[in-house]
Amino acid sequence: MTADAGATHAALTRTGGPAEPAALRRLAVDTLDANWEHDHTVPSRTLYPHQWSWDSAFIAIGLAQVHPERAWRELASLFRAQWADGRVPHIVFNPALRVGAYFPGPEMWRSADAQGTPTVDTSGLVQPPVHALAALLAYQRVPGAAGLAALRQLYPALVAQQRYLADRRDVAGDGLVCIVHPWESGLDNSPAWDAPMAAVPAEGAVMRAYRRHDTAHADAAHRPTDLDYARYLAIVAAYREHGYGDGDLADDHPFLVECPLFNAAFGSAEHALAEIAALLGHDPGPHRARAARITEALVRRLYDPATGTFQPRDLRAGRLIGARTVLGLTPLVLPDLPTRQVDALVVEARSARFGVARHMERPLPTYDRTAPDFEPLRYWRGPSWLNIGWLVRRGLLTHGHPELAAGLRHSMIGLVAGAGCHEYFHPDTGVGLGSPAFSWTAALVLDLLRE
Ligand code: 2M8
Repeated sequence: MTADAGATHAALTRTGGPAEPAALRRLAVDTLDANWEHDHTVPSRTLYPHQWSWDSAFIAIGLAQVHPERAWRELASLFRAQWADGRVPHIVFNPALRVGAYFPGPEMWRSADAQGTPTVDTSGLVQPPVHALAALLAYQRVPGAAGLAALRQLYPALVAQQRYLADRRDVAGDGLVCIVHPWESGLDNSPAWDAPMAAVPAEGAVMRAYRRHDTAHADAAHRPTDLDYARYLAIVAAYREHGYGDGDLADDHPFLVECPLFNAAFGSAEHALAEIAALLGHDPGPHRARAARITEALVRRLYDPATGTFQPRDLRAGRLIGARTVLGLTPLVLPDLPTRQVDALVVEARSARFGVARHMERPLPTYDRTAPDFEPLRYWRGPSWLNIGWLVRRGLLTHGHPELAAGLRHSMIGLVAGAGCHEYFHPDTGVGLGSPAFSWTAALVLDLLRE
């Protein structure tokens, strides 16, 4: 970091920029209102004009503070697109939008050709299952009869979502979920995926046949490359050609990875479902037992004592992936994470790589900022994102680190106060990047301001 960059971030977080809490809240509510689309919220009107799975979960947490009925509609509309096998698709396409409004659109996914799909067009992938946690928090923010009725409606769908992941996606048979595409991680071009992606056969030239939509709305230097996109499409095609079936993934699917964040969300969902079950008068015991098994598997398979953090496991190569990304910190959200791993993750979080502190000099990056290939402008390869900070903060609070959690909260609020509800932020200066009116940033800053 240059001295200037550090000073800029410190100034943003100290002065609160344009926004006293009330003004900041107003900005966040206005952003969510502007992105509301009849029964869901688009992540961004320009870059992501359809409905995205984990975005809707984060958005529901914020909506619960200001429009609780919309929070439930947000989740209900997403789960209406759930497939018969229980998968919750990562994109639900709005049929009212013109062809080409987003790439790759419905014509690439062809979900209608697969078995057990909803009437609306969707993708065939999933995203981290943060929805049960979101539903529980939405209820806790506004407890009452309406919330309880909504939880009752959602509960079977949330259970089916978990069952899909447990039964169809445990490719290695080790109790963990395997993701079949980097898009399933939510951190699309994280350096964590460089090694498994390098083994995916594709030519960058393939992209000459398509028109990317993202680079019309965002700086190409901040986005994944054409070669990344060529590989993304190759993996989609491989999965689609198997009818999005999961039975023979181990045979020849080109990308098979166990992700720490995805699996932390998977375990945290069972903890949330236990609480939801208890609220609804069901037995929470089976959810607690499943949660314990997931935490045990995560520690056994993805914790690396040599680095003191969690690393993804590349099932094709049969080894842990070495890149130290922020994914490794996210198992902190598991309340039953053993002390040894909690302590190691706190050391990792406080290290120069991630810089979490009571008084943060700079925002939490998505990748080890001391790594030679740290890229402060490129999407998930360095920039700071609010959903990740929100999860890590939640984990720090859960494990008795209120000071570090407060530092992270202050830093995140400072980012939005200084730059607005951007999609992501420069990890040195706090300058806003990507979409300027991004829904989960708005929703999660509302949640942070609640306290
Ligand atoms: C980004 O991913 C989509 C593909 O799913 C894209 O780049 O077009 C990611 O940031 C992902 O985590 C997010 O859910 C999505 C919509 O905000 O955008």
